[in-house]
Amino acid sequence: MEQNHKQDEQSELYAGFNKAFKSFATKAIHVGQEPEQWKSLAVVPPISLSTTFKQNGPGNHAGYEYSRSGNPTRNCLEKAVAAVDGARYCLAVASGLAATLTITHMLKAGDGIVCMDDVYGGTNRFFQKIAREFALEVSFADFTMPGKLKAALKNNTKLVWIETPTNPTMKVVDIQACSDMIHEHSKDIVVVVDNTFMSPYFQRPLALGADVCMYSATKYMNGHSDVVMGLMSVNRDDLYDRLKFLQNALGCVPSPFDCYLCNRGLKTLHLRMERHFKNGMAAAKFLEADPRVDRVIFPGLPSHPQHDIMKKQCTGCPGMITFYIKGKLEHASAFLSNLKLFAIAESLGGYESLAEHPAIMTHASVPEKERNVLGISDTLIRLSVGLEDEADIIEDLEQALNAAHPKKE
Ligand code: P1T
Repeated sequence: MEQNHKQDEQSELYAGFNKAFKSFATKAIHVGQEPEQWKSLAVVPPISLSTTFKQNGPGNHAGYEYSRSGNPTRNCLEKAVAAVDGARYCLAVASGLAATLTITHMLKAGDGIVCMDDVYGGTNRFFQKIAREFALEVSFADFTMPGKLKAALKNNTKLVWIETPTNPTMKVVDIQACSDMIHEHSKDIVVVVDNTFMSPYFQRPLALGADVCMYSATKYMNGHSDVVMGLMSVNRDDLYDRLKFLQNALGCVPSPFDCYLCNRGLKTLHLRMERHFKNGMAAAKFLEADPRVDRVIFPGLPSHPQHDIMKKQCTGCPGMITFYIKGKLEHASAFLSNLKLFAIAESLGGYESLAEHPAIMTHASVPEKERNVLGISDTLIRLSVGLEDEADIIEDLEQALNAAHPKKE
């Protein structure tokens, strides 16, 4: 039986969205955390700092040899993430980009990658500036238009990279429809979904046909802006074996302390995401009603072009808002510089509200011509709405808008 969202069960906020995943919170709190796995019966998994593990005889060990290939604290986190992702396996790496690097290493020279046109600037930079140097063919297409994705699939395509909602223009891709089309083209293509913006609380790509679900755990998964980490969830044994090999062979592993922190953050993911949605919706509605704002892009609002797809494939909406302020760069700068509660900073998904200017900050590495095509303009502002009190968030947005565009008396 499926379970409803508790806090907002009756509220309009979740109207039309899928129901919350069954036992999500229980799994996040208990799976992989069993006290019986430790001699001490510790309820909270210990931070296992040892880089190496004693063997009873050569090759005769108790499951751990060397901390790059396996670590008890990392193992607790990986089990919990797999459970909340509805996946059989999860692997943790040192950053979101380390996950992108590790996944891409499943390919060989001459293979093709097709990537969503709007993605995190660092993902774009990795595919354009690094993957291409290693003789991988990389192309970009707008997957919100199925014809464009279809046309981009070639005989050598081995990897399709979906990000939804996209960073920063918040385009929503139909994961099931795209995965079906890609797998119809070739069963050998690995479909990856970057689920960073959603977290497994609001979206489970593997259940929608994707082969790999990856995260920058630096964002909502850890949720406290104090860990840089990446995660990869899979169901297929062959993909798990390959990625597990690469996790060890490439060596992009996270520290046990970071695994401990991320594992701790995961325990409150469901509560945080509900509050991010509530505050995000309030901020998005406020901005949409303000004449000094040209356009608000928030997938939870009916004005979003793919609002219906969002409702069809998700259980809620995160606190990410992109909007165009009226005017020019100077107005965007004035707005950002006058924020008091929101910090001007890169990153997102932490408990604190952040604001940034993608063209100058997170997406500066995307070539200007491409930024223009994507709409990453001088007046585009991205907000990561945090967990503060709703009224204070709105008040801060309003006073910063007043500073950017003084009201005429
Ligand atoms: O920063 P790192 O943990 O390596 O993750 C990279 C990454 C991957 N995917 C998405 C959707 C992301 O947003 C990011 C990182 N993004 C930012 C730092 C940012 O401010 O958008």
